[in-house]
Amino acid sequence: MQQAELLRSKLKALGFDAVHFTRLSEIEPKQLMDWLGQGFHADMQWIKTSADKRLDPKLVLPGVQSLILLGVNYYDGKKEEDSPRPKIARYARHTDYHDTIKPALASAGKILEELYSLNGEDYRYYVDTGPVLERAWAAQAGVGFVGKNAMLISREFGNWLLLSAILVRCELPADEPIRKKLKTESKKSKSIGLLCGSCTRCMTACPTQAFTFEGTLDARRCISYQTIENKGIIPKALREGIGNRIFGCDTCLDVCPWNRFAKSGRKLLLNVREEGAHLSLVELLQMTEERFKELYRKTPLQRLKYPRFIRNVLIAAANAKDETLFELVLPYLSHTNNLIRAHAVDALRRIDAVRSKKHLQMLTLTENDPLVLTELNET
Ligand code: B12
Ligand code: SF4
Ligand code: SF4
Repeated sequence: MQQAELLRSKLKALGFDAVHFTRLSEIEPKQLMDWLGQGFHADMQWIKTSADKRLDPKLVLPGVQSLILLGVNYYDGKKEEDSPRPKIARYARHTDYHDTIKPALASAGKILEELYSLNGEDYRYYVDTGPVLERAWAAQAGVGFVGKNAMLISREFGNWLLLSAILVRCELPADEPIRKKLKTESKKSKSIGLLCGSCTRCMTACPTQAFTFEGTLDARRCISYQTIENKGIIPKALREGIGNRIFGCDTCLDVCPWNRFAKSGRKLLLNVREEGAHLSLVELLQMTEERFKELYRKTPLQRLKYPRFIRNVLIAAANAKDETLFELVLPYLSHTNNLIRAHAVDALRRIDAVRSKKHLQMLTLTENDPLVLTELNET
């Protein structure tokens, strides 16, 4: 077997479902720089400060010649239920994938060392958190195409690939990107939405209208950003659109017709954690900080920490408009955390405006936190 094919099969055996190679080439800077220029990165300043590295892997690993783009299929074979139950994004229903994929990347490095007589200085690997434009490189390497929902979509696995990358100082034979003759030249980016045709399902399905253009997402309006990355108050205008999503959002992924080809993954690099994934609003509102820490230990929700988790649950409770939740929300009005108190004000008001009045008036007498006062003064 040819050396590169041997490498590919060994990496697949480690648990990577998609293994593609590409050579170092120029990444068109316009897309990223425009995105940053418009402020679409919200407060994720780390993307801006590492923009030069994201555009030029030579700044990450001098002498890099090739990139290996890897995909892990995390589809569980089940269509998402259309249920009012609180929703946690699919990827977060596992132990944190950074922790389960990284050891396999370390093993991949050892395989590279053996096959190409390299040492540990000759490659660098990343899953998600590194300064690498993973979707752009994955498209270049032919893992899939970038959809109008900005996702890297695989013809084999649909929207359900988690990506990682290895930068390496050796020459690997480049896999072909997916190509298709384009109908119009007026598109903003030549390759976005390559296999979407006239479909725009993802863009119209987005509950908070986060897409400003095909493949361009304003993170400030994205539920994934708001429920995972935002450290503070959730903007009023977006709260209703968040619906029952308490961590992340899969809506623009779920509606995509390319998922019809997806099959349940091998789960060699994933650890399914369903126990906290499908709880009711009553169970979530009754969750103590100790229980939260225990239930979501080592899952992506751990990083959120309890106050932001309850913030998200309170938004979902407000959106449920279920009066029986009023008594469960009420104790959060006297919580020591200001973010929780502020969102409890909003939730009580939206669940039952009349009943909430006397409780909110009482809080006005003692409250002096500006965040909560702003919320109290809203009508
Ligand atoms: C910041 C970030 C976010 C932000 C911003 C998202 C965004 N659209 O940029 C927020 C918090 C909103 C987010 C949300 C989600 N994210 Co996120 N996120 C990232 C992160 C860390 C950086 C992305 C980035 O640089 N954005 C800047 C924009 C400009 O770049 P981009 O969209 O990635 O890629 C564009 C450019 O590369 C441009 N481009 C430039 N040159 C070229 C060249 C070619 C040939 C092509 C085709 C394109 C191209 O086209 C792309 C599309 O616009 C990446 C990991 C990484 N290191 O890349 C994960 C990543 C993109 N996220 C991921 C996931 C799973 C999600 C969520 C599904 C999570 C969830 N369920 O809630 C949502 C999906 C939202 C969506 N529709 O995009 C996966 C996506 C996997 C995949 N198959 O595409 C990644 C790759 C993490 C991983 N390692 O698997 N995310
Ligand atoms: S992840 Fe949700 S909120 Fe974000 S763009 Fe997709 S559908 Fe919209
Ligand atoms: S839903 Fe339609 S437009 Fe959106 S990414 Fe999928 S195929 Fe493309």
